[in-house]
Amino acid sequence: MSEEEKLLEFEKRIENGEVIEPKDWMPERYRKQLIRMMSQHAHSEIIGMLPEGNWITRAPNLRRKLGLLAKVQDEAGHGLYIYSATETLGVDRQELNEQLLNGSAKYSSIFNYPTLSWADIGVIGWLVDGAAIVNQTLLAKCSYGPYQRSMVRICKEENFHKKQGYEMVSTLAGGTKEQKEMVQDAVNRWWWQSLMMFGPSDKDSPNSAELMRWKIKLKSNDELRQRFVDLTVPQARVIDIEIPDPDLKFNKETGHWEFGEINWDEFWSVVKGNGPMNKQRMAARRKAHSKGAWVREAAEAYANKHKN
Ligand code: FAQ
Repeated sequence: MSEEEKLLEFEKRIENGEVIEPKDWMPERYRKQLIRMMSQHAHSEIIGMLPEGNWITRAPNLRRKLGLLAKVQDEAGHGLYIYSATETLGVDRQELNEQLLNGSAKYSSIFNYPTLSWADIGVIGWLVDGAAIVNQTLLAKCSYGPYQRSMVRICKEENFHKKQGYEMVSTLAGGTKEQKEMVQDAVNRWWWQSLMMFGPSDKDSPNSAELMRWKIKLKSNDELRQRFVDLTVPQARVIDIEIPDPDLKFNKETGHWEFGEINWDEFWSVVKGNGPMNKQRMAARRKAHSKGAWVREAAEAYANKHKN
């Protein structure tokens, strides 16, 4: 079969809703796009442990500490599932890690903001995990088998994270005046940044057309962002929290919440490495990597010993 015939056959399989597995023929570009997107997703889970990990020692009580510890541990697991799924595309995890450490691979913009108060931890669970679920529920139906399957369990855990985050936020919102102010301040600092997680608007998203044609993405960045807003605004109203957007209004005809303009200059500046915490996040990752060198060496020595 010629390369063109193979491509036609591949696209027909995608069209018919078939799942592509590691040993199946796939265009090089499909493989490259998956490696890019999946590795950036895995890196996001690992870097995403840092803003929350920062609060483990300061959780206000044992129940909250246990919840936060478990959540951060879950994020590590998510990173590892997705790295394993990415390895099925023929790329070594060490190489992916090097790409993160040398800055050639991205991770989600959202993790470049600081966690200034305890309320940030609840708001991250509610908004950041909430946004992640909206995106990942569809990735659980994407065309690549290992990515799709890794998403099923991840979505279940993210749902739990979102629920515990919303429970924390509603507790603080119904608490003292200071607690309510603290949670409102956290929402004010995380709302727009959560909307940015969905990526640039469709007209500025160079990868979307190809990813959608190959059913890696099933909905566009703007469609998913809108779904997140529609789901989240009513949740904010129930607990009397204001969304910091003066242009937010419900359109009865479309059934959607219309929202104001996202600050795309801020988004691109953070993506390019100039967000408030980019340098600290990468420094923390590099430090953890070099401190873990002895573990990698020991694992290699053990593997070599058992090879013979
Ligand atoms: N941040 O053409 P598009 C989580 C880049 S997991 C940084 O639209 P695409 C769990 C993009 O890479 C959160 N960069 O790109 C958790 C591309 O650059 P490139 C992560 C961004 O791939 C919760 C360029 O802009 N989730 O939160 C961002 O079609 C709590 C042009 O953009 C995933 O990764 C951004 N926000 O769509 C953990 C899900 N947006 O690579 C801890 C999987 C865009 O060409 C605590 N990924 N860029 O140099 C996706 O669904 C997609 O990759 C998008 C971007 C939607 C993120």
